[in-house]
Amino acid sequence: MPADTVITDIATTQLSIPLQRPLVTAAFPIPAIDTALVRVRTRGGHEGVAWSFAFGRGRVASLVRLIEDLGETLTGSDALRTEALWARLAKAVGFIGRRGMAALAVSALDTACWDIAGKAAGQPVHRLLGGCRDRIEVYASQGLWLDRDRDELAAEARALVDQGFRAVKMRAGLADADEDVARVRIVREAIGPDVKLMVDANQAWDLKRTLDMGRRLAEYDLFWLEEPLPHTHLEDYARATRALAMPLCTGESQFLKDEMLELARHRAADYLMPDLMRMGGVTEWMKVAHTCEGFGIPVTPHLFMEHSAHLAAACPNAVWQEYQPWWQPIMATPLTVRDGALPLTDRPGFGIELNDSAVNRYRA
Ligand code: SMN
Ligand code: MG
Repeated sequence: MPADTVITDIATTQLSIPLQRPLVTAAFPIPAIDTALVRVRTRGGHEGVAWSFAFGRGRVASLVRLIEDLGETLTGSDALRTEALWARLAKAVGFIGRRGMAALAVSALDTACWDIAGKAAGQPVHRLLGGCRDRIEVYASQGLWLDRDRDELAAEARALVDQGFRAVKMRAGLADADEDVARVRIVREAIGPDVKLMVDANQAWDLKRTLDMGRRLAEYDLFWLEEPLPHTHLEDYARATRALAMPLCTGESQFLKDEMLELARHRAADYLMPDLMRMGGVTEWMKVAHTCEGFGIPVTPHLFMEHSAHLAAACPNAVWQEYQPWWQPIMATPLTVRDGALPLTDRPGFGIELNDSAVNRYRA
């Protein structure tokens, strides 16, 4: 076993990164990004950095404790044996269930090990995983929340285009369907015909409303309509996908590869959106993305651009990284969007360098 990649210790830190304004979706309001930051260290001095998050300090406190507990099972092992470690972690959480909090904890540990793999090889993770491209197009997801009034919506949409974004995502799912339609029209008019527009209803609708809205929104040329239905209603997703010309996207709420692949098997949507944390980290995310390629289904990463952009850049069937700067306040070098895309770093691992004083400032 190469001694320098043996895991010696795992440090976790609970953070609460404040937002300028709470985020409002059809699912719930979000006041802060409560995060469990994980640093896995090796004998050779490599440090793997990753995180998981949950909305609520109490929940993140439990997540931190679970990561520490599971982390103990990894010390003394080779961080590069990601498959073996994933299997061991999956076994350790078998009794409490592999989904939910357990997947979030496994994800942070697995992703940190991939960071170590890149650092030990002196290569960025996107190249280790196959490297199809060195930039990935992003869509702006940090605005256009449900609490914006019509004027704010238009101004915010224009500001995102002025910042260089070539695609934006807005939220829908209000009780009043007419208002949802009016807001989509406002954003489309504000951004013009050439900027791509995604609409996320955060599971607010039933099948009838989805079909109705799909038809009413057709004239606004949506790139995709996201999570219109409850995420467990696979048959309804499949029916809506067959019935509507507009592409549908779902998958951020699914856990692990078996749930994601059920979506693929049902042809539940035109785009699938695996979430790094809910997939249980890089190891399982890549399996999902490659299997979707086999199904002829494009994938688009949910959140976590600091890590997921590397994975998307390595998958031939990946499109559009979600730009969501929640963790940028703890970065030493923030990511910059160029011509509507994130350039991938040449730095080893995920190329993430933390700003230690910012990390200390947001300690919860
Ligand atoms: C979303 C996810 C998590 C928190 C807020 C909003 C949204 C997205 O569904 O796709 O970004
Ligand atoms: Mg979404």
